[in-house]
Amino acid sequence: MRSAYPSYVALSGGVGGAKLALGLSRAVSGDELLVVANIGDDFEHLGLYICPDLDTLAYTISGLNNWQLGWGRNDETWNFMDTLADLGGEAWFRLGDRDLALHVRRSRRLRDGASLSSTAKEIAFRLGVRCAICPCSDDPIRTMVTTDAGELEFQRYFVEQRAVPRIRSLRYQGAETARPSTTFVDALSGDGLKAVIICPSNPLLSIGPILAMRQARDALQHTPVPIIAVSPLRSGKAFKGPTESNMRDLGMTPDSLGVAQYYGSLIDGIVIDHSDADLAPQIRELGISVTFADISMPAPEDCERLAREVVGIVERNEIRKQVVE
Ligand code: FO1
Repeated sequence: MRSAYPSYVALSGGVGGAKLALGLSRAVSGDELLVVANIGDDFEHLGLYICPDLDTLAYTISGLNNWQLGWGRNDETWNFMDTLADLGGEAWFRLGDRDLALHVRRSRRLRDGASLSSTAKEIAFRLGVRCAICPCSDDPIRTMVTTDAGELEFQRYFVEQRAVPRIRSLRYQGAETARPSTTFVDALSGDGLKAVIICPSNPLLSIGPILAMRQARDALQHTPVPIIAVSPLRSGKAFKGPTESNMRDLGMTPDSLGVAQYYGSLIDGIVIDHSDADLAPQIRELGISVTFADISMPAPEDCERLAREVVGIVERNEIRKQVVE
């Protein structure tokens, strides 16, 4: 009989991570996969509770996503936003007409006392997502970005300022006291778990908030299965978003070696692009196994191809769990 717990736990942010999560949802059966979403990007806007990464994951895995933008829905219209702009309202953060319904629904359920986990589960089910998705916590975490232009809330930095200001430091507000969601921690100690995959998301902005919860980090460190990261960088460049400039701003090497150094002993292995093979010896010196793949995911078929490679690495036992002293 199959275990009630997932075989794969994937930690993910939005766009890039969601692509691998889509691939994983195709590579393994629905009940084998739990995708744990970053919530550091969440914020209240226009009276609504917006969870960009949870939503990008749900739209991408259900096939309802806008593949060009990377966020939001396909077949979207913008009447609400255009009308709001005509009325002099805030239009810097764009909510499409169809997308708007999701935020209204979630905000209502949260106001009625539902948890973020249960609303995420309901929404994923209604959208036809064929695996489990949960927030990393039901407590709020807010990524705050200190830039040359002062401290900014995440979406002000990322969307309004187009991630242009130079970053001086990051703060994951609330992470000190936030507890990881029950679904997340239970899955890490559950029967039948085979691996934890860190999706190719921005380590600092998307995975950092999850790892900043002490209980989540402890649970990950004690999980008996390998933790495998997929690098979000190829030849020192991100496919989308400010990963390499963020890493550079914070004094890190903006390449797959820098990603491996950031995760350090938390990970047992990393999948990097073939073109970064020259970085492998230095990564291996950190005690981290290296596997090569084509990590680009321009289309859904590529997401599935990469996910199958990652699952193959796990099934063939190619990456062993490091023994933590
Ligand atoms: N990203 C943008 O660059 N501009 C937007 O106007 C925007 C709106 C938006 C609305 C809903 C949603 O779920 C996501 C949205 N995003 C938008 C994406 C989002 O801000 C970022 O991609 C993530 O927070 C980073 O993972």
